[in-house]
Amino acid sequence: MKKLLILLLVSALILSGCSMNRTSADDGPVYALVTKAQGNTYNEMMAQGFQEVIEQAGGNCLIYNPQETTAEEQIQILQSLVSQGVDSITVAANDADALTDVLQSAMKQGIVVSSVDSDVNVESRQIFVNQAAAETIARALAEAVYEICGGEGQWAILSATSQATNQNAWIRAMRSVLEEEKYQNLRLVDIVYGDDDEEISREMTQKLLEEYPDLKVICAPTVIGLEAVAQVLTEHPELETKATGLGLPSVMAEYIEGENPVCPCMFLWNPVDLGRLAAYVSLALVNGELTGIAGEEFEAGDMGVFQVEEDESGALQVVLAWPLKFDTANIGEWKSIF
Ligand code: RAM
Repeated sequence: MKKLLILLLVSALILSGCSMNRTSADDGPVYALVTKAQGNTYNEMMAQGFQEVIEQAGGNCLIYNPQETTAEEQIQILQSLVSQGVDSITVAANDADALTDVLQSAMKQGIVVSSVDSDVNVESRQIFVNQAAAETIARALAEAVYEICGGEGQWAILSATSQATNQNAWIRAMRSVLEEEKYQNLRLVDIVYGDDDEEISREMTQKLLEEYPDLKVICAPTVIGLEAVAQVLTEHPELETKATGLGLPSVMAEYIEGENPVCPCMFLWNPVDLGRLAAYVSLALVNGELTGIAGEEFEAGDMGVFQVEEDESGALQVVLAWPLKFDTANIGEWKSIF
């Protein structure tokens, strides 16, 4: 019966843009990853890492990239996964609270639930697989804005979707860092949302540039947004505005290289490693190696030993690393890595 259910789900999900990779004919555990959306290289890299580890462990991997970057579509997918009775759900949330009901019903049914990249509220998951502490990302971005602005002037943020848990956490943390004396002459004039959509991000960039002619920096904590800002600035060489934020070296290299780059520097972590770590956490939760207690340790393959820790609010997380800085000096060595 379970095989029939899985086959029916596979057919439905393949028709709607999902990929199911069964590595064995048996009823081994099924590990599902739901990213924010399709059409995003970062999400695809994260899924690639997740799938690689699950399949190496002999598990069945189900990857779903929603067609729209919405919580509503994620809820539909999650409901189908719960009714199928998968063993593990990992989600990069488009909203911190909208997924609560479906994720809590999953956990009530014995499905292990974790979040990755973009968290849900602490009652809706067991562990958050966090790319880096929000404070470290915020401080790196604030410092970059400060340096590029020469310590003073107008700057703006182009974010992803307005409900994105991760971007909103990073922006909150940035606001806190920017209250420090050193940054008092920086003026954040606007925060706009590009929905992690290339066209909308370009439009919002153009809107910022028209509305704020003295804008020195646009900071985009999203790989889709940062690429869009860099593209628009490249199309307007008459402008002195610069870009910084979170970006993929392979995508942003052309905007960072050269004498007077539109993007002097940016930051990120390896999304493939983030997906791999999320898979190791799911495997450890399913096999009982992790029970969701601060201090527990587990081995994440060749990535080494990681520890479950509490964040500042007491919520459980496993942290991958810290933001790596990419600039003209090192982009050449990183652009072929991820
Ligand atoms: C986009 C997404 C993702 C974020 C990266 C930096 O791909 O918004 O959630 O972590 O940018």
